[in-house]
Amino acid sequence: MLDCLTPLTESQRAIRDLARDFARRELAPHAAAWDRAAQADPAIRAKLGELGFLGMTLPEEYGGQGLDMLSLLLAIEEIARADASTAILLSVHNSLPTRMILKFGSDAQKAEYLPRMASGELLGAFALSEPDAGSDASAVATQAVRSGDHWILNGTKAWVSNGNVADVILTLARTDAPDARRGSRGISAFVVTPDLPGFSVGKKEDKMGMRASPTVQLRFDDLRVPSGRLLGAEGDGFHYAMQSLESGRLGIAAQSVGIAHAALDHATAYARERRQFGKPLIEFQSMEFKLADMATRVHSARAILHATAGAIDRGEPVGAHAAMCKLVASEAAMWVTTQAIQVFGGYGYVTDYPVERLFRDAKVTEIYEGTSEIQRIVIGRAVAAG
Ligand code: COS
Repeated sequence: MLDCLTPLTESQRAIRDLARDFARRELAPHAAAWDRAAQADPAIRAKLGELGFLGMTLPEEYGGQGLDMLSLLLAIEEIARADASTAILLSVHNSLPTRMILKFGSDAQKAEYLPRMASGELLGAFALSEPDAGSDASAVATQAVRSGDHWILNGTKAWVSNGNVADVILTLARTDAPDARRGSRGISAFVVTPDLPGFSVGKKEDKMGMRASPTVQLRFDDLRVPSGRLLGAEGDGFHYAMQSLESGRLGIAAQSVGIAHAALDHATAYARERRQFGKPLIEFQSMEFKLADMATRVHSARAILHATAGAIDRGEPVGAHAAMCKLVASEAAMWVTTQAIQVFGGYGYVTDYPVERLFRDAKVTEIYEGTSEIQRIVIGRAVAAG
């Protein structure tokens, strides 16, 4: 298969190879069964922690690997090629809660959570969306009210990946008064842990794809959050979330590239072995063109993703480029997995082969961490601003 164009450092190659090897040995053989059971092996999280995959971009002083964004994306991509459900754990944990605490947390919060998050002892999740606040993220209604040395939170969070197994949940809630709303300026970020009184896990979603990754609602009923758990400044939470979603969206783009690459690999192997009309499918030019188009989408998505990772590591603003990465890569994943099913014909439509799972897994990449329409809004605004 064509290799990626980005010249990788020795360390980046080592991370990619470690992730590829782990994914082939520990994930790929089980991905179909986990999908059927809607449950991954819980031991995988500890293995990811042992290998350093849960603190990839955290500095070494917090037990992390001190790696760059491209290393993280290479790992997510390799993991997603084998099991997209495990890749979402890796992506959310590394790009949202850990990076948010690192960037916006106090020294005490960093010391309390980051080393244990890096080792995998604590798993992170991100709770922004609500039943009535999805794309319109600043419409969150979960209310936080100060009471002595606590904040009291009431509300429901929705679509929280790993929310039922996470230990540290970066949560966005309103801290403005109901009679003096301040829009996105009235939202703050909190470090919520499931041991707090008033915390409960609600409905677990029965999803089309990514079935081995749990997605749940969370209920806060007079949830008592110590005031030291406010992240950064009161009222700045929406900005923190939007900024952090930029790296989150790169993670989803990497996951999408991994899914698309897996579909291309399976389709190519099948086209070599399947014979119709007296010759292998791959010898038909129509098949050659289809595989060429699939490979072109995989490599185009990977190219913009790697270029954007470099920009983020140089500290450059990447808002619109991160949105482009997610848009291009998720649409590539959906298109390439659809073509892969076509290559397999009827066999692609049944569960004997992995391409139908890849197709189901791909769909959500066009939805979560900002739909394709939201990515177009972010890109369109940047274009209009000149
Ligand atoms: N980084 C830092 N700040 C940002 C930002 C970013 N990438 N994007 C927006 N902001 C700031 C803006 O600068 C603005 O600041 P001021 O209040 O100081 O003016 C504030 O946030 C509000 O921005 P804006 O007016 O653009 O907000 P909108 O309500 O129009 O929403 C979109 C913007 C649609 C882009 C946002 O709501 C969004 O991303 N929605 C999708 C949410 C999502 O991805 N959900 C999935 C969650 S994970 S499953």
